[in-house]
This record gives sequence, C-alpha cells and structure tokens, in this order.
Amino acid sequence: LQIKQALYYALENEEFVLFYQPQVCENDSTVIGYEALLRWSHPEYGLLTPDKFIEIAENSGFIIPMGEWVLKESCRQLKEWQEFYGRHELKVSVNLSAQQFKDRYLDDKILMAVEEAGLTPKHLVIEITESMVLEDFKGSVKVLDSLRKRGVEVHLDDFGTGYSSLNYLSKLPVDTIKIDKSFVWNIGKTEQDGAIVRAIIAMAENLGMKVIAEGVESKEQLEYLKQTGCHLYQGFYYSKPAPPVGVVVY
Ligand code: G
Ligand code: G
Ligand code: MN
Ligand code: NA
Repeated sequence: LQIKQALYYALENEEFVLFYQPQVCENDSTVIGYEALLRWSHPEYGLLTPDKFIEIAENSGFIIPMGEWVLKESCRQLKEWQEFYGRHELKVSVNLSAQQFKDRYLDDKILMAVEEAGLTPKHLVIEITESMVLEDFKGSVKVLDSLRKRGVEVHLDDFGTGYSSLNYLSKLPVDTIKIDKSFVWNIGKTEQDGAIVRAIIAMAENLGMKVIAEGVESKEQLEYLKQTGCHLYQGFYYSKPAPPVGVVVY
C-alpha cells in the first residue's frame, strides 16, 4: 500500500484523532480556548504525531481533505464543550499548512465547518506561520483580511524562528503572535534570551497584537512572562495535548 493511499484509507477508517491543548489567561486562570493537534492512531504503529506524516500529506495533496476534516471535527468538538460547560466564549485554534492556505476555497471551507457545527466564525482561530505568507505576501494579506472581516481570528505561530521581517509583520493582519517555545525555554538561562522575549512582547504591544507564550513548562517561566506583560500561555505547565476525554476546562 502506498503511503498516500494509506492516508486516504486512514481518513476513511477514522484513524485520525485530534488532541487538544488549553490556552490559559493568567489574569483569572481561565481557559480561553484549545489548540487542536492532529494525531494518527495507526493500527500497527500506534499514535503518530504530525512530524511523521504531515510532509507526505502536504506533498501528495492529501493535506486538503485532511485539513477539512480537522476543521470540521475541531468545530464539532468545540461546540460540544461550549454546550456542556456553558462556556460559549471558548475558541478552537487550528493549524493550517501552506497548501491549505493557498487553497482558493479556504474561505468557504472555514465558514462551512463553522456553520455546520452551529458556531460563529469568531469561535475559530487559524494558526499560520511566517513562511506561509512570504511567498505571496499581498495575496496572503487579502486572504487574512477577508477571514478577519468575517470574525475569524488569526494567530502567527512559531514566531521568531522564521524569516521574521519586522517590516512585513507590521503589515500582516494578525491578532496574536505566538512566541516560539525555544525562546520560552531559554528564560532564566541567559540574559539575551530574556531580552528576545521582552522585545517580542513590547513589539506586539506596539503593533496592537496579543501574545501567547508557547511551551510554558515551569513556574519560573510563567512568572517571568507575567512580569514582562504576557498574559496568555500554553504549555505542559498547564496541560499536555490530550484527547477530548482528558481535556481540562477551568
Ligand atoms: O503536538 P505536536 O507534535 O502535535 O505538533 C507538531 C506540529 O504539527 C506543529 O508544528 C503543528 O503546527 C503541526 N500540526 C498539528 N496539528 C496539525 C494539523 O491539524 N494540521 C497541520 N497542517 N499541522 C498540524
Ligand atoms: O508548531 P506548533 O506550535 O503548532 O506545535 C505545537 C507543538 O508544541 C506540539 O507538538 C505540542 O505538543 C508542543 N508543545 C506544546 N507545549 C509544550 C511544552 O510545554 N513543552 C514541549 N516540549 N512541547 C510542547
Ligand atoms: Mn500551532
Ligand atoms: Na509553535
């Protein structure tokens, strides 16, 4: 069986699952939403993380139907939690790949997933990376503008690891920057790394963007971020990505 065929079979056979990791607002310690993280529950190899199959999916075109499934399933699950917990402000964040971002029907697919689940676009967050917008910056701005006008929130993932041009960033219609975990992990290790985190937070503030710190693992990192003006966190300190039954809501 070719890997591409295996992927289609897996989708058909409902072998893909979504794990969820909470994003927490420290001001009042509440969960504001969840990032959906894809897993392949392989009958032979066990639970596979995206690094094992995303690239193949991306290069084979399979990423498009798979991405549609992720959108639909994450919206369905969010609606269920909203109803169950009576927390209708909760959001779900979905990672987009480069191919998906280029899909001319992305807009429609996103709105369909949201509507089908009984949500509104403001409940959905899409995560993109810098490298995805650089290829066609103007076109990307258009797509993002249109999505944001409808209410979809846009987060810039892995910030600081790519070719971040500050010139581009100021013109990019995003709501939130996610500080990459590599910077968070270096907090307290060297003076320079604290400086990078502080600079990103200050810059985001000046651009009117919010900041989520990724990969928060310790109380020390949390305290530093809090003092530096970052109030939204995601990381093992709160919860590892978990299947829906194990997800915490507080
Ligand atoms: O938890 P973690 O190992 O799952 O995620 C690894 C990488 O896979 C991250 O960079 C994340 O952005 C990516 N990823 C996770 N879920 C999805 C998904 O549904 N679609 C795409 N395109 N990427 C994903
Ligand atoms: O690239 P992206 O940010 O979408 O991927 C999220 C990845 O980060 C997932 O693989 C997730 O499991 C991982 N992750 C989230 N929080 C932590 C953390 O606190 N520590 C570590 N080591 N990984 C984390
Ligand atoms: Mn992400
Ligand atoms: Na990231």
